[in-house]
Parts: sequence; C-alpha cells; structure tokens
Amino acid sequence: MQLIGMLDSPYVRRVAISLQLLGLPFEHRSISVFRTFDQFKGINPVVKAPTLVCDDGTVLMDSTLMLDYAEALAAAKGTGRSLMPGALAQRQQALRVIGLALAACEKSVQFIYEQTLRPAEKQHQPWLDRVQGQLLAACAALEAEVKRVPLAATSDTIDQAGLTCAVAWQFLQQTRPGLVPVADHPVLQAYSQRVEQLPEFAAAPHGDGTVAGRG
Ligand SMILES: N[C@@H](CCC(=O)N[C@@H](CS)C(=O)NCC(=O)O)C(=O)O
Repeated sequence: MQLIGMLDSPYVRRVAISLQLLGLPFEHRSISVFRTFDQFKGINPVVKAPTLVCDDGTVLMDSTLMLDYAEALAAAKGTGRSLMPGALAQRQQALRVIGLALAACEKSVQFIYEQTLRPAEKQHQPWLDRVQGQLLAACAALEAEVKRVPLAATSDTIDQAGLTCAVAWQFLQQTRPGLVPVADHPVLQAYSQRVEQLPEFAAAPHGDGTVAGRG
C-alpha cells in the first residue's frame, strides 16, 4: 500500500498516523500536488492529496474514505486495533469532534489557498473574513468539546477524534500562527503538545519529510 502526498497536508498526516496506529504497513511517497503536479498526475489524474494506492492497485481519495478502508483492512487482518469507538454514544461524540476538526482543516486550507494561490490584487477580503470566522467557530467548539469530554492521549487508546483534532491544531499553528490564538484554546494546545510526542506522530512530523522508516 502506498500513501501519496506531503505531511504538510493535515489530511495526509492523519492517514499516515492512523495507518501506523492500526498496524498496517505502507510506503510513504512525499510528492507535492503543486511542485510535482505532473508526477502526482501520473499516479492519480485528479491530483488530490492524500492518495492511497491499495495493494491491488485501486486508487482511493479523501482521507475519511481511505480511513474507512483502513479500518476494514485492519479488522480483516486481525490487527486488533480500531480508531473508531464501537459504542453508539462514544461514536457520536467522536464523529462530532472529527467533523469540527475537519472543518478547521478545510477552512485553514481555504484561507491559505486564497492568500497564496491568488495574486494579491485578486484576493477577496470578505471571503477571507468569512473563512476566518468559520475557522474560529470550529476551533471554539472543538475547545469546548475537548474540555467537556477529554480525549485519550496514548498510542494504545487514542482514537480518530483525538488524532484528527491534534493534527488539525498542529497544521493551523504551523501554517498560520496567530490566526487562531493559542491563549484562547489552552485545552487544544496542551492536548496537541502531549500527543505530538507519541512515536506515531513523531515519525510523521508536519512538513516535507517522509514518514520515518517508510519510503
Ligand atoms: N476532503 C479531502 C481534502 C483533501 C485536500 O483538500 N487536499 C489538498 C491538500 S491539503 C489538495 O489535494 N489540494 C490540491 C487540490 O485540491 O487541487 C480529504 O479529506 O482528503
């Protein structure tokens, strides 16, 4: 199985960390959708990161869909690990947190693309303001949820909610420090600092590197 895309994408990073935690072997290829567009296009003509090339050659897109496949693969292989709670109430809470974290990722990426891909004179400030407002709302709700229901923080217990929440926060702070103030989100900040120490996170740091020992 090959995971294609760079770890400066929160979507690539959540898959890279999840595959490790699920005990699924993979090769990581740190290829950019921007700097190496043609090389990426040769693997996936849609040029979306992450891309997962399964062992039978099937190409999957969208991190949530590839994590659905990875969960099923781990179950079929009997790795004994799932990142999604089975009980209904815990599953509902995990989906609530994942939804907020993914909204934070999406709004961060929209903000960055608007600032970096458009010429300065074509940037539309009302759109940036709207996106920043949505991003702040997602982070405020995330902070409240994580304060109300603390997230697991060890390699054996962390779930997809904790993982995606931490990846979203790290991405935001690495790419746009100050856009969402750390001081207003102490629970998210403390949780992020703690889980970034876990081996599966440390092996896949935000940036242009390759997952340690893979690829
Ligand atoms: N919902 C998707 C979002 C993926 C996404 O937006 N990836 C960005 C990189 S962070 C990308 O592929 N950008 C290039 C493009 O959309 O053309 C997921 O969960 O995988």
